Amino acid sequence: HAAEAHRTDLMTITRYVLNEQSKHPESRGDFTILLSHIVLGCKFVCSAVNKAGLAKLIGLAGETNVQGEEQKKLDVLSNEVFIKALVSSGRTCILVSEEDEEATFVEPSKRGRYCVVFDPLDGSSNIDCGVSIGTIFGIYMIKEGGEPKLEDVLQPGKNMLAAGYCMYGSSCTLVLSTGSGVNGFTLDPSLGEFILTHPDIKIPKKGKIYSVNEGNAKNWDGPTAKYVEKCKFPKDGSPAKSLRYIGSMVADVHRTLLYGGVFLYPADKKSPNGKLRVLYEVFPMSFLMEQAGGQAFTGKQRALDLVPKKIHERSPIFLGSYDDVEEIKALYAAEE
Ligand code: AHM
Ligand code: MG
Repeated sequence: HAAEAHRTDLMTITRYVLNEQSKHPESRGDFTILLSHIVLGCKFVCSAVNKAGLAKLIGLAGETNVQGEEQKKLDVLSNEVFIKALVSSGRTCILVSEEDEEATFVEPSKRGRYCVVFDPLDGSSNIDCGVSIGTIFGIYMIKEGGEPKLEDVLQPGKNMLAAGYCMYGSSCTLVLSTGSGVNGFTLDPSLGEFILTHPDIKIPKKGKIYSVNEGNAKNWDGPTAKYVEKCKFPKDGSPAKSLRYIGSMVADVHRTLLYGGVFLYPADKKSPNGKLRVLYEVFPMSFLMEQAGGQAFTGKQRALDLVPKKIHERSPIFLGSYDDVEEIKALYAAEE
């Protein structure tokens, strides 16, 4: 077969989700509509992020433009776009964003059954130097009947129906799981469509990379310190692991998913609950990891079993290749 110059049968993200939906005769197409609004938000942020370097010139995102007008910061702008897109979808009832102190309860006339938890632009310390950043989201559904309550989102991560992230990197990649595996879609800028490029992503069972902010090492707990020591000075004759740390969760997790290894943001003496937020950072990434055949652990339990008490709660997190997380679990078990 000669290679075709053009693919003529494109699996867009919408087509993919419609296919999935057709397996569930009871579904009403609401999820497809919700997702298309999330995709719109991602495309908007992608385009804004790509112009961020030109901010001073054209006036964007936290800069004062040439006319001397203050512009909205990119993370604030991204949040507004997502909130408006999600509300106007008519399919949501509660929204939790990293940017907003309080949850947003959608007014009754625009209400639907889905709750969306999200970090509109994660890794914002990386914006100004052009390093990859991303959007992270998780989706729950409220119980049939009754008014939406905060308890509808204070649910363990295993109750999520779907989770994903969009990475604004050298290309724009959206990774999604609706609970039956993980798929990656890349934005084709000429079409404005996300095309399936990474079908059925599986994380390698064991990895060669660890990813952590080692600057916090002096405050780590015993198991974390022991694990990282093992990565650098293995005693079983295996080769030492490589360290990769971008400081942008979406990029660090994306690499972990594709290449294998572990990403950790552990507890330390200064932040006993770590840094990352349970609802819209830890849960979606843990959901994707498990769906790809990996694991996610908090140092105490399976991450997806955690029941958050507050919407902005934090948790330590160790996630990645099955065998590597297994080693970390053993170190914590030995500690008890
Ligand atoms: P942010 O939500 O303020 O951007 O912080 C979250 C980010 C994650 O993307 C990343 O994994 C982590 O903070 C890096 O933290 P640190 O700079 O402490 O290593
Ligand atoms: Mg964040």
